[in-house]
Amino acid sequence: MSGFVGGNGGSTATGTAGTTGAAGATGSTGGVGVTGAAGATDTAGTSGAAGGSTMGAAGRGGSAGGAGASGTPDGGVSTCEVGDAGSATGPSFVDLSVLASGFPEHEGETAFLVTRVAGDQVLGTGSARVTGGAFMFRFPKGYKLSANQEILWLFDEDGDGLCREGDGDHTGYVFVNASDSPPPGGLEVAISDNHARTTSRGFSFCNNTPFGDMLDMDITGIGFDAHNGRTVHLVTRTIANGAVFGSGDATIEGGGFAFHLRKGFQRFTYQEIFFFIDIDGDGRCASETDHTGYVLTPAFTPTMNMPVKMQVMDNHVALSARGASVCAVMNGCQLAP
Ligand SMILES: [Ca+2]
Ligand SMILES: [Ca+2]
Repeated sequence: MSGFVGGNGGSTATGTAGTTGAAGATGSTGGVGVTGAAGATDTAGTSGAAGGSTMGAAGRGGSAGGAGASGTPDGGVSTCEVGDAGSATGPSFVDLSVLASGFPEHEGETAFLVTRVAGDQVLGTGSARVTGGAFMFRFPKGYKLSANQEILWLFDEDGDGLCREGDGDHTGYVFVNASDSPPPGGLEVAISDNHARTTSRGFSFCNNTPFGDMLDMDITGIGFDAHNGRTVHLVTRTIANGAVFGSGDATIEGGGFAFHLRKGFQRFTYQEIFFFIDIDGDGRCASETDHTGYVLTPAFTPTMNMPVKMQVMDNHVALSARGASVCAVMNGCQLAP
């Protein structure tokens, strides 16, 4: 089996990278592919197992939402669209669905998918398992109107997160021509197992660098002693369109927690981290009850395939840098930038 099975043991809670897509549909239950069950063996192809975790549930996810577009914030769907400053003037996004067929060669394997504005900003990541030679994946708000866009995918045979010649890794690529009037339901793009290894501009993406510019992310919480035994729910997303690149849950022990998010961070970018301590334990974020937090990453730009390391503290921040409610995001809103 290929794919991005976590398996990082010890005290690391493992969430998933790029989970914004397929999962969102069922709201509070999260659904397949949002985050990994502790000890799971990648049945959805997207989850990391946290073997021997001493930090409690690892990446159980879903309950915190945040990983789909379908959850509703405290005030209903409409408030999803008003949180981030600039939503009135920013670019518009619609859903992007990938319909894949002709992949019998990869039956049972997991494809890691990235969509981005051509050569630039990642607007969605995710994983899907090939069943019957086919799979489907939806990127919520994953298509930017009037933009040339790319979809690339990787079957990572050796699981190192890179595409390398000689590893047996398989990739593919499609170029999505700019469209300013996609169908109401969003854009649908059919792909097949084309084994492409370069972009339309001739740039190789099987080049031993982090695939699609996505790095792992390690997040450590410290100074949470007042919350020992509580559950922390965490999401990291791109500012570009609010697509969630990683999420998970962990139990706070010894005043801290840790997440390892596979492919959870795009190089060169400032990325948002939202979290809350679920004081009343109902799995939902409420500003009056629960303790929220927020921080931006640095625009980490390593040349190697190494994780970005972030430390978060109990900062009680309730709004993002652009005025989005932490609770709205944690409850499943993909706020429009
Ligand atoms: Ca590889
Ligand atoms: Ca709560």
